[in-house]
Amino acid sequence: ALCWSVWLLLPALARDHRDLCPRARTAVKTQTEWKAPIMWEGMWDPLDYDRIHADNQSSVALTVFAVGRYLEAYLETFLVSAEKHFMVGFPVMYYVFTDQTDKVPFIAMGPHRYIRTIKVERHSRWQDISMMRMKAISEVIISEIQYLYSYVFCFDVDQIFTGRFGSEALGESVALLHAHYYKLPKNLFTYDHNPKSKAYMETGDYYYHAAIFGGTWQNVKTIVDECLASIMEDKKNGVEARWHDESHLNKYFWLHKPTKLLSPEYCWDKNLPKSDIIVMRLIWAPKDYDRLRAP
Ligand code: 2GW
Ligand code: MN
Repeated sequence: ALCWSVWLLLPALARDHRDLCPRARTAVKTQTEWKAPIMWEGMWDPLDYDRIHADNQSSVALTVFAVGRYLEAYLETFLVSAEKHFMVGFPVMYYVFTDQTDKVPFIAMGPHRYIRTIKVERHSRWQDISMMRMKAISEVIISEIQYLYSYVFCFDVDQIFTGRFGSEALGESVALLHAHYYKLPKNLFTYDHNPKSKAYMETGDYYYHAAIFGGTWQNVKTIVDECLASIMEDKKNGVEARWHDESHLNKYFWLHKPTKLLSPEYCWDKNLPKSDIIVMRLIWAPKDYDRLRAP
């Protein structure tokens, strides 16, 4: 019976192989100047990564914030889609930070996968909701994650998983290429250009999107601590970086190069023409700012 199934599978294998050939990804840059891989679909066999991380018993903590109206607008879709696509087969803890713990939806979870809800206060300025994530993430790494999970990934909630987001994305320190900027020249990157801010930078390597970053718990602890320190220093000096925490994250990754970059396939805006995008692994949820950002 085994022999027969191999014969039946052969045409499928041959077809897969043919599909793989044009996917050598010549049209996009697949390595940084400091030799970190930029993960584009087709460069690797996902099962190789799954095998390595299963052998290493890798486990992943995902942090996500759903404060105020963002909870009802985005959280359920985010979590349900993550259960279909995020690190499937690995132990995962979703750390949901919210001001309304009683409204976190019940979601059916796979084996060794759990949700932990953590109460946070609702800052009145949205910029603070976004920036103060750094502090909450640092605290939960120290109180819990360091004992239980090898990797930490930090996500915006206003997004939906639509394809494999697997162990190939794990690395020592991982940054995401912003969908809007990966093709643009550096002079258009929206870094913070105010010399008074700690996020100030004239030029950089890439423009990273703060909607996803990650790494080992040790590295993520350092990333969020450094970003928080810069944010607090700015507050003391009465300045705020152009794109808030994202500006500080870009500065951090300019000074401390990430060891792995995720292509915009890992966080795609469907309003863009998708020439290089073979798989949409995660897409931006529609932004309804008039309703969601109203005071
Ligand atoms: C955000 C803006 C205006 C009003 C409310 C909020 C808000 C954000 C909120 O009411 N509740 C909440 O939980 N958040 C969390 O902060 C949520 O997890 C959300 O995904 C995250 C960032 O806010 P978001 O997604 O509206 O901002 P984006 O998509 O423009 O984010 C980019 O820029 C931000 C800084 O301005 C961050 O760096 C973010 O990581 C980037 O993707
Ligand atoms: Mn967002």
